[in-house]
Amino acid sequence: MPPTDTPSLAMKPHSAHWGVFSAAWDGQRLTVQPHPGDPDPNPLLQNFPDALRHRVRVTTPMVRRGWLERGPGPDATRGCDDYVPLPWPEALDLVARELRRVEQAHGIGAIFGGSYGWSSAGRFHHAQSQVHRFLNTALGGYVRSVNSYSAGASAVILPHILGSMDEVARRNVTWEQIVEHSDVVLAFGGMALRNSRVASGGISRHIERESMRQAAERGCRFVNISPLRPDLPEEARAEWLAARPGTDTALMLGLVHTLVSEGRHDRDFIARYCDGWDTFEDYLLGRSDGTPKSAAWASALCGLPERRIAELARELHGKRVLVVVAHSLQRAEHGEQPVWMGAVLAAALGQLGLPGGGYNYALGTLAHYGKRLNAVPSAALPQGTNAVKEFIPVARIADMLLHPGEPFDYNGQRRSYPHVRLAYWAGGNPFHHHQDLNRLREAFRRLDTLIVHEIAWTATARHADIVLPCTMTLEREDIGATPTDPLMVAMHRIAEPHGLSRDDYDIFADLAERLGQRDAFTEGRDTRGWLRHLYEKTRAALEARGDEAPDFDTFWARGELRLPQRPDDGGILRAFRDDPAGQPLPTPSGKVQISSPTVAGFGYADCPGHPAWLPKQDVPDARHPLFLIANQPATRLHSQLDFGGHSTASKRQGREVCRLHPADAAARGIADGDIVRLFNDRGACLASVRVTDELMPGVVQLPTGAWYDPQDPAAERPLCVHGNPNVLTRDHGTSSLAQGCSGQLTAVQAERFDGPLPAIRAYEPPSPVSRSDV
Ligand SMILES: Nc1nc2c(c(=O)[nH]1)N[C@H]1C(S)=C(S)[C@@H](COP(=O)(O)OP(=O)(O)OC[C@H]3O[C@@H](n4cnc5c(=O)[nH]c(N)nc54)[C@H](O)[C@@H]3O)O[C@H]1N2
Ligand SMILES: Nc1nc2c(c(=O)[nH]1)N[C@H]1C(S)=C(S)[C@@H](COP(=O)(O)OP(=O)(O)OC[C@H]3O[C@@H](n4cnc5c(=O)[nH]c(N)nc54)[C@H](O)[C@@H]3O)O[C@H]1N2
Ligand SMILES: [Mo]
Repeated sequence: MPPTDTPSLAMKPHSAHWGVFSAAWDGQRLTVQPHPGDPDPNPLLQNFPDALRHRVRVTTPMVRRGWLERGPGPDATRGCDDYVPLPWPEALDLVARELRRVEQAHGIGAIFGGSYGWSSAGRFHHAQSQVHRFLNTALGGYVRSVNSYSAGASAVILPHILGSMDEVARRNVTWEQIVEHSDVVLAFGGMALRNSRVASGGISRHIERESMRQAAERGCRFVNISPLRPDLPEEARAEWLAARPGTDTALMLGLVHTLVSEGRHDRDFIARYCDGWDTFEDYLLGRSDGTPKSAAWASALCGLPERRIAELARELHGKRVLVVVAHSLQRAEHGEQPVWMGAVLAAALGQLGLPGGGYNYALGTLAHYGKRLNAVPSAALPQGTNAVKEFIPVARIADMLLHPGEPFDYNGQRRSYPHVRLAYWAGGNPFHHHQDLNRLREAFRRLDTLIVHEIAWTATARHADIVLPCTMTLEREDIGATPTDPLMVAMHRIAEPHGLSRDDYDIFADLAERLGQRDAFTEGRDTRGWLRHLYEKTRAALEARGDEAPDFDTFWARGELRLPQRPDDGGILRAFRDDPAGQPLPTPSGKVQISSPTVAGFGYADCPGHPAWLPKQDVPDARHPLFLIANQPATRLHSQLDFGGHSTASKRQGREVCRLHPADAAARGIADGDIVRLFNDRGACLASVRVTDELMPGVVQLPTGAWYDPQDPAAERPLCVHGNPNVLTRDHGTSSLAQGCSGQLTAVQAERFDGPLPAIRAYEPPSPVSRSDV
């Protein structure tokens, strides 16, 4: 469909993962305004204006020179090669032919279409749904990935102990309940406002700051158990307990040990609602291993004073306590343990299922948790049927490419890695999300072909063989919606596509045509046709309820539609508390699994049958004495629009800023504003330093998301001159159970960097070589 919008100053509605807004593009300047109903708008919206027409946008289809010259196959020049622009029809012919070649030579089980990533907020142009639908309808399927980088460990452990992650994270305790009922919120990993500003699909009202303010005002105590003080905002008036990273399970064990040894645990609750307490108690009290997990024992591991641990346990007794465990805690070695132990702590306090109490895994890490659910469904693109049964846990991508055919454990199964020859990525950035990027580079070099749709020249695009330029969200129409926000947004087109970029959908439709499956993919619809079709599901559900159910054109003209929401009912935990026999939990016993015979039966030493403290491999030592915290960035979503104004304004000398404690800085002769080199045996990067006591000693914090920028792309372990922490992190599953991402923590050393500062080239697009030179 041709763009219908001429440049104008009229503000039109749109939505992004960082909120609902309106925008206008006059051909020169983009104006962005948050939704007027948003009490605490997300500053990330201000990455849009400079990003829309930035020089790093991909403007034309490009093919890697070595791939054109030598054809598909493993190639060590991926990541340091030139690119040749091709007209769209030729580029699409190449892609279609290559898909067919791989299918015929190796089968569709040699095509990886996991394509993990956050892409954009619109529900139709959601790139993963598009690529999955395309591979299913045009080829019959692909090797997929399961779970997420967000919650790889918890998505697997939670169903064994309570219920699905969605039930435990998304339909549980709300901010409304916290404002009204909670006495204590024990936040492991904090509840940083920078994080809860973001939600896939977009949120129209950011209420976290005000909710914490009101709860604190009423007398609710927030406890921030985290290496970083700003992980809870001023408004929460929190106590800050800086425990050593990675030791939360020990701290929670110390708290429960104190409760149990003083008889302050809720024995009635445990007897009525829990299964497997005795096995756990044998471990807790040291009957099974000779080590009581006392406050003194916990203190030696987590670094908090024994007395404070014991007192905290007593302060929790008899109070309406909400235990919150951030995603970050499980994005680490043995990440299953704090998730499980958080539930056990809440159970020992007898709080599960009470209003404003119990356990809400991940509350405060994203904007769609702690909210009411919509009473009607919202749009989602059907993805078709995948005939390939092989999958990988999402963060095992490099393992799969480096070790085809080799076995791996996952959730009680012994599976093997498929031999993938072609990977198709749309809407994600593995050079943002994956660990140990030097290893990932090696892994991607094993492929025959890597195809990427991108809006900009990310490092992933720079490692691809075929790069197809796609529109960014502002350049197309869509529907914005998330199941926990009542506003459904008619996302109008704000600007015309940049360069020759095309919608992912139109690219896939033309590829499907070349593979003889256009109608199967499109069902005869153009974008507008799909928006009407997807909207109808919501409209029909509204009508069935007897609510106002405007037709699509009315919705589109209004720009938004307010959806009815379900009552704030506390979800499955409340239902179970009220009626344990009638509303059992979806666990083997129907109760809370304090220990799990199922998990025990898997026989994993790195994930036993009850929550346990397990010593870790990836911890500081004499050579790498600092914990690196590689957490979410405050100034962007992941790597998206890192080149936008809000993100670049936070950098110093063009580099990402890390935080270091004054004591650690002084010991290394490092001053605020210096450039440091962070390194370990896996890699090294530069960053600017902020010296501050808002983090604990022994820790350096460098957020994710600075675009990977190798000083010498041809070197084996190049220095990233920009500050991407994933050159340092370890690529290892959380455990044999979940095989989740463990990128949050690693061990590094820091030193002042006095050499000449290398230029930042991450935002310079590769200069094209013409085909006559190839
Ligand atoms: N060390 C460490 N690593 C981590 C984490 C950590 O805490 N520490 N966190 C992890 C977590 S929780 C996550 S969720 C991941 C996030 O990892 P990703 O989701 O892969 O990161 P994004 O930067 O959001 O990548 C989205 C990509 O999609 C592109 N894009 C946007 N819109 C479109 C579109 O319409 N079409 C197409 N084709 N592309 C589009 C963007 O330009 C961007 O490159 O990172 C993980 N990695
Ligand atoms: N602005 C912004 N917001 C985001 C995102 C983003 O990229 N940018 N990403 C979104 C996504 S996809 C996700 S999944 C969520 C992720 O949500 P989280 O994973 O919870 O977010 P992080 O910022 O990585 O981690 C939160 C805090 O945990 C603390 N922490 C780290 N290790 C430990 C530990 O061992 N123990 C304790 N007690 N604390 C620890 C760190 O101080 C860190 O600041 O955030 C979402 N929100
Ligand atoms: Mo995430």
